[in-house]
Amino acid sequence: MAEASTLIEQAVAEEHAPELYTLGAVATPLNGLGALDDAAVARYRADGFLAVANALSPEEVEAARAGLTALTLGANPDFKGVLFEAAARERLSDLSGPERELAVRKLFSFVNFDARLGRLANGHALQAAASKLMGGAEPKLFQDMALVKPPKIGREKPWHQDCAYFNFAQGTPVVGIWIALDEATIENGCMFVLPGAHRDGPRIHWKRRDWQLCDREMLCVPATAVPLPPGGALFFDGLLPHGTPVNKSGKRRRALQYHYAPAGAVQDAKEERLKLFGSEGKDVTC
Ligand SMILES: O=C(O)CCC(=O)C(=O)O
Repeated sequence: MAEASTLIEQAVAEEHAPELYTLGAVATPLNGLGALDDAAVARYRADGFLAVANALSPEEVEAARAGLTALTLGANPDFKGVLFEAAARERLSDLSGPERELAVRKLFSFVNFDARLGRLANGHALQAAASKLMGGAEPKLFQDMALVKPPKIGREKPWHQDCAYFNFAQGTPVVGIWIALDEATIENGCMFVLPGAHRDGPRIHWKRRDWQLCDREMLCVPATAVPLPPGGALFFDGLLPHGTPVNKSGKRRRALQYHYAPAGAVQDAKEERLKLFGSEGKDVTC
């Protein structure tokens, strides 16, 4: 058994219908953050997302991976934000370092505990890009996570809009930056998005496998897959419906996810959020 202080996802992941991630198209990424010109910003406004290969250098990818490994294996004893997969509960205490890493579901709130991960979250060209996408506002980080889909047991993140989890007033531009640290493929659980659907605004969410859109709404709907090489980034609007399927493949899929809102924006609109996204979402976390 694991130590009492170890965080483990409560329930083993439920199966999902493969038709929830119906391939309609595959996104073509821009090459490098320098390619984020006015035309790219216009595309972001229209589609609600922008995929960029080579947003991070290979050295930055390596440093970020090393940061996650260090935090997972306890290099900083003050850091408590590692959540393990429920499927690994019984064997956790017997796992060696590398095996333990392959049992992680996510890490959260780590930017102040590892300088390598902190550097990517603030003062990097990624934030200049986020600022452009916010119409020039200064982006302030309000959430940081690493989503880790281990081989074979990596769970689905059902379809949702990120703003369903946040209490910003409607109209606050929220930009997510999702960064692949391994090659993210359709097989190991890359992002799927619904291009342009952010413009339809908030949708009702339900507490089912997660805080999510109704499966019936998403079954057999052609979606766009966003496979990315390591160091590739997906910028996406807080209202863009997105999700990731299970990872049944033999390859892990690590990703960082940083969320930004304009500096000064506050999360004080919980009642509005519950009205627009659904009253079941009182206490939900990404
Ligand atoms: O990386 C993933 O699997 C899903 C991430 C995501 O959509 C989220 O945490 O909101």
